[in-house]
Amino acid sequence: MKICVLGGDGYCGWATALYLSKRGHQVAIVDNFLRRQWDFELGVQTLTPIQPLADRLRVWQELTGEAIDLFTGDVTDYEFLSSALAAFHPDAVVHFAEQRSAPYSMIDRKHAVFTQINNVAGTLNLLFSIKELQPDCHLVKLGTMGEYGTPNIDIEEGYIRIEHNGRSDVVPYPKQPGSFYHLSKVHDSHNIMFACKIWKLRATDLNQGVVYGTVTDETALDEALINRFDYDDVFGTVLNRFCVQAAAAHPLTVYGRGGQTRGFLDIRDTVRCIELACLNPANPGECRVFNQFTEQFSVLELAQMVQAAAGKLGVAVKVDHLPTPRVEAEEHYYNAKHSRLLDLGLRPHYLSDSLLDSLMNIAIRYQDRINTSLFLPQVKWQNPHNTLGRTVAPAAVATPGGD
Ligand code: NAD
Ligand code: USQ
Repeated sequence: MKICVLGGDGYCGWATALYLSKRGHQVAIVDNFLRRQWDFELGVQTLTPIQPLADRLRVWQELTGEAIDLFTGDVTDYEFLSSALAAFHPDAVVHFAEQRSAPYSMIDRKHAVFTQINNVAGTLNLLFSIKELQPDCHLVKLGTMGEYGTPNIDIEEGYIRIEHNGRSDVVPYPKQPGSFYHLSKVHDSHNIMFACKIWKLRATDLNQGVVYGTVTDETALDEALINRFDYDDVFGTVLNRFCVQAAAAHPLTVYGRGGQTRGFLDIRDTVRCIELACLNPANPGECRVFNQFTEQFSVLELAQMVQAAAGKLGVAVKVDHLPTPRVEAEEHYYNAKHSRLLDLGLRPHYLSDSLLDSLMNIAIRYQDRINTSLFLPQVKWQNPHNTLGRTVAPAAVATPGGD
């Protein structure tokens, strides 16, 4: 297939682009390197030393003989995006190109506005581009499990049948997101659903859980292909953070009581899920939703697993309970369905099998790059005027339609 990966320089996008290329698909990447700018803005860097995208692509081609096309630009720029799609003419577009950090979206008004404009306008432009240029192209859009929040009932895959006053209907599952970032994904979902209805587009909204790990078969081929591994308090996700904290023998930063339960998946399953969605497209007019995760854990359970894994490597770490900087339930019911990707053939990698290899060993290998000042959370949900002590270049934030 011809598959265009929007956000292909990022964490999930880079691993996906290489995986799809290796599997024989013709791949193009679209990215504007905003993610690298946010590192400069926040004064942080990935644990792993990632190379410029042009170098990554050159090495990939030298090693495999496969070329990946590159379109450098901003998906909120309709002229750019539509010209890239017209030039590449994809069968499927995989859309990762959004601002994906909840804490980043909660820094202050400017970052909240930026996040929602970047994400919602980018997706809206993509819907219009597909409709205008290639209405048969399948949109594979990365949503998030966080769109649902933590309701006191089972979470279905996108839709729920309800009975009300003696009548019954299937309706979109209620959304109770917990940050301006997660809200941007809800707005995207509504726009995608509406576009499928009115223009008969085909779309798969992948409500992905928290991704962990960094190594895939493809990124392991050469040091120049290494993927990013974020562990700072703004972009680092919980399990990646705990492993780096353990490698530095720093107490693990559980927020609150640690009963916050989420769906998780290995990055090697992310890339496979994307391919499965592409190979089995939605029908015209269909907006289907898959919950993309393989296991669910509470934050405290994860901390205890990392503590045990570190212990086996001879590193003793404590588990700290910090006041949560977020507004979130610290204990709650959580049971989310996730059978649709399994039905398509996903064979999951489980955390208990991969934790030591894929995570702790990487964290230990690059431990001389760890900056322990990035471990404690600084962005507080209830403070709409957060200032990050380490912010070095606020002007680096692009604000399309903002300030
Ligand atoms: P990332 O920040 O590492 O990558 C996103 C990429 O998109 C970056 O390379 C960035 O430069 C690019 N980008 C952002 N805005 C752009 C724009 N306007 N124009 C062009 N390029 C732009 O994020 P990630 O962790 O790879 O996440 C990818 C997607 O998956 C996001 O939509 C995220 O919401 C979703 N997701 C991620 C996780 C996770 O745990 N990482 C979990 C669930 C869902
Ligand atoms: N947490 C801790 N300690 C930490 C960091 C986080 O206890 O040091 C807690 C948080 O309070 C939260 C949970 O761990 O309850 C998950 O936080 P996270 O930062 O790992 O994940 P989140 O903010 O939800 O966002 C990440 C990705 C986002 C994606 C989402 C999937 O950054 O792009 O959409 O995971 S989901 O959580 O399913 O919505």
